Amino acid sequence: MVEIKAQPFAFPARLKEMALIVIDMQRDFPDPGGFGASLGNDVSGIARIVPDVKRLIEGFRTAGLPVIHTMECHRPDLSDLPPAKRDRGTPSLRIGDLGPLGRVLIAGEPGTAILPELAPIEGEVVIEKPGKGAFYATGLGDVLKSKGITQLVFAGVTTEVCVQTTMREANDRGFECILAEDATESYFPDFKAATIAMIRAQGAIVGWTTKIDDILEGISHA
Ligand code: TIU
Repeated sequence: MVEIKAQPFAFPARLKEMALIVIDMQRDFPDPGGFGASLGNDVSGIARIVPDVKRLIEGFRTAGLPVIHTMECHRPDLSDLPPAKRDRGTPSLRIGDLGPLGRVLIAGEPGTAILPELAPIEGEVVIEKPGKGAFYATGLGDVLKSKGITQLVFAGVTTEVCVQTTMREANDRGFECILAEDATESYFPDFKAATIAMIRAQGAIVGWTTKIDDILEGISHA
């Protein structure tokens, strides 16, 4: 067991059972003309974490620990898109509509792709997910079980939507979760801060939070 410096207390890492989950680092969230922008968000701040996420991914690859990527996306026929998700709010483009980056949030379209700097390499699992959480209607649970993973490090976007939803799903399934604070971003700085605070409140009610450097130091012992 290796202790990783974290909040609200040290994370008891079992490195052989640990994987990195990179949530939805797709063009649709930082790029103008993508899904995030279509919802009316200022997307300009999202891309600044790309070098940080890359550093974390490379640390896991160097340590020989699994990196799993997720993508929020839907089938071209929209059969996995509940009307309640498509019809929510008054976006400039709805999921499935043709926009500047192709059909919004549809598998295989340019906007749906993972950012090239963070692209998966051969052997890394990519989970396509129709929900905000990565466990709902995906094979993620089976993948983790087959690899003997019980502890998850989280990075990606957005902190309070897909990252937090997936952390809560994982926590309820018995995984110990730790969020890399400087490898996640939101359109709303207050929401990011609140999410970090609520995850680690009440004695790590959802999980732990820490910095990339502390995770990299911990996994260097793998
Ligand atoms: N809107 C928003 O903040 N996020 C999403 O819709 N998806 C993800 O967080 N990936």
